[in-house]
Amino acid sequence: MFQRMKKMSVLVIFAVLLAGAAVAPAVAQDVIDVTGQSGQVKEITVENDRLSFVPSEIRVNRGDTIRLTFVNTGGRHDWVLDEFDAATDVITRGQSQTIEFVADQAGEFEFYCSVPGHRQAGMYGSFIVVE
Ligand SMILES: [Cu+2]
Repeated sequence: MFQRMKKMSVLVIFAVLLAGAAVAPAVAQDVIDVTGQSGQVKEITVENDRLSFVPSEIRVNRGDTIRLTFVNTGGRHDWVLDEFDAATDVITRGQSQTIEFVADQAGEFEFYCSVPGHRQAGMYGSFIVVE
């Protein structure tokens, strides 16, 4: 009886561990965080994976000069961040464009593709400026 209880509790612990692993956040490959980098100019490259951006989250420090290159891997897209007047042209597959702007306000903003329908289809991400 006691042995069986012990076995049961081991199983329960395993189940809890497995459940924990399942809800743990995915590996953060989809995030570029340059807040720990020295220097004021931060170079960031964003690509598209069909109708989404990689990375979909960019973290910078307030005051950073952002030199952002958008690489189009297919389709017609741009990269737009309204609050900073930052935008590439609409470019096509194989093209890239680099823009530069200063992250001069803190907060969380949304960048997106302005080609009709694309933002609604998931072509957006977070641009987070840390004070
Ligand atoms: Cu697009």
